[in-house]
Amino acid sequence: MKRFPAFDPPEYVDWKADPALVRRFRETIEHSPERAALVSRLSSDDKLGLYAGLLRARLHDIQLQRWVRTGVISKAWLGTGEEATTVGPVHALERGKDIVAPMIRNAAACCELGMPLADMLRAYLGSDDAPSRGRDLHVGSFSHGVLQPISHVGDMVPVICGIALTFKMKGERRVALTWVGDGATKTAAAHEGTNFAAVQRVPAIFVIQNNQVALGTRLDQHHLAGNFKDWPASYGMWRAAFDGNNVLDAWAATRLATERCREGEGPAMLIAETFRMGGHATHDEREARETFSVELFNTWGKRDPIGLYEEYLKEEGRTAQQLEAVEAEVTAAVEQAAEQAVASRETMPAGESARFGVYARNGR
Ligand SMILES: Cc1ncc(C[n+]2csc(CCOP(=O)(O)OP(=O)(O)O)c2C)c(N)n1
Ligand SMILES: [Mg+2]
Repeated sequence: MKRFPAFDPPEYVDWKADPALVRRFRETIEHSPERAALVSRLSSDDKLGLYAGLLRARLHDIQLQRWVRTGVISKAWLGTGEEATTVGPVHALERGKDIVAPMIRNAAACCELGMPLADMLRAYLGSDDAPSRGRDLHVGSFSHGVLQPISHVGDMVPVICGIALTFKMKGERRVALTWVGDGATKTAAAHEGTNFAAVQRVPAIFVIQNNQVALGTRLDQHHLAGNFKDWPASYGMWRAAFDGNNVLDAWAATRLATERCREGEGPAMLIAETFRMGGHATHDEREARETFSVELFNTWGKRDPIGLYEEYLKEEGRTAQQLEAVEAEVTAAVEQAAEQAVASRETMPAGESARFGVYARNGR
């Protein structure tokens, strides 16, 4: 993909594929016969759809960075380097049926489930036609099956657990999924919700998104409890791990978990290892660079989820022109969405409207 020296992490700017890592990308999937079988049934369009999803996530974030740099907004929360951990799982779900609760790092869940990109961008601008009508930049769309994140990390776990419980009680073959950051695993809400899901055997999937950091606190400063892979067993929950920078592995692991959930076999915890290739948000990029070593950024920088997947697709026979055509389409869509969203600033919400829509009418 086109790289953006002004916005990309420096490790991505002159990104070159490391053959050993490309090989490992493929081996990761082939290592598991179950996952390999699922991936072998993906059509060429499905695979390009995952590619488009990764690009949409990255270009959405680059658009936000452009707005920060030009003073349109003051800051933005990005998912750079972690796109596969969001896009893979979402594509494994059934649109219009399953429910997800993204955290701020998983905004791409919205567009991948069909929410217009312009609405996602409007949320940042706080315009009157933004999803929450200017109240909150956390973005979701219930009609697309995406809950708006609660700012308090960990709190989506009991919410998703409750939704999954209704699926179970109604006998619906639907799945509810949320992501839980390494930091969020330390909250009481995440623990209570996870345990409840386990004992009630609800069709919920919890993706532990270990990006090695919580705001400015490194994993080793907040986590002494060993490998996250050991956690699901302590809840008695089925588990699997996936490579958080490998969109096919993420997709296949989640698809297996959804099959279990739909069969009534209870919840799943998926452990994803990845890395935040920047700050918590755009305001603390420098602090992030001081939090981790140059070597660590270099190591993860070589594992750009988009670069590696492009190499895989080329090995599969997709031509550079085919990939460029997908990229051109996604680029045009993001640019158009940004123009539409900026035009919405003509209609900012009236101050007094902050009082409205707080309580449901008639107590409902
Ligand atoms: C309960 C709670 N405590 C603190 C915060 C402030 N806060 C926002 S994001 C964040 C870091 C969360 O880290 P993690 O769960 O690892 O997610 P990441 O940002 O790395 O994706 C913190 C501490 C919050 N939103 N909610
Ligand atoms: Mg984290």
